Amino acid sequence: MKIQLTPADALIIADVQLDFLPGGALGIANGEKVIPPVNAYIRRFAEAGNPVFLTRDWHPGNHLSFRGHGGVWPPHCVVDSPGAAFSPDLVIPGDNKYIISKGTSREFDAYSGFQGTHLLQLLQERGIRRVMVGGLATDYCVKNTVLGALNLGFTTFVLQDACLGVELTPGDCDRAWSAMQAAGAIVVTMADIV
Ligand code: VGL
Ligand code: ZN
Repeated sequence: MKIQLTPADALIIADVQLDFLPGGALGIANGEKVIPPVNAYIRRFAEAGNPVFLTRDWHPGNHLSFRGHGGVWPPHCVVDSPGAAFSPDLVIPGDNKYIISKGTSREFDAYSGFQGTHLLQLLQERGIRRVMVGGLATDYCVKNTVLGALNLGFTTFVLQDACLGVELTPGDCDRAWSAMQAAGAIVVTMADIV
């Protein structure tokens, strides 16, 4: 496939935060391996003048997704905590980039970057019609952001070489890839972007 970037394209990178990387509260095995490809996509979009959206999980300390507060996860990505920070290896563009915080109120969780955020409005204001999505985790934030984008009418590409998942249950990532494709997402790699 050959994809020529146009001004209607945006990059969405999910949750490249220390708590989702090895050593973090919810560390994804080999999670650090997504950082070089993610950086390559960021550079590609930034050089073309396309906007880059970086989501982050940004929870209060008593968030409902945490064990002891009704949820299944260890506490992670607590507002302003070290684990909530983006990886220092992530190269964030100086401009034309937007940080999207999600899961910010105790009573709601958000695996999709669109849930409870201004992401849709920001994309619409910039005339974006196609989104390319990568980051962490394939089976949570990436999947739900992709399904959300498709639902909202965006042509949606998933970056196969720039995603990794939690795999809480074996097969979760395979099922996530199938669900995204069944919903209409197009799986691509860097080689497809000309
Ligand atoms: C996520 C697990 C817990 C995600 C958020 O956004 O991928 N995963 N909280
Ligand atoms: Zn979370």
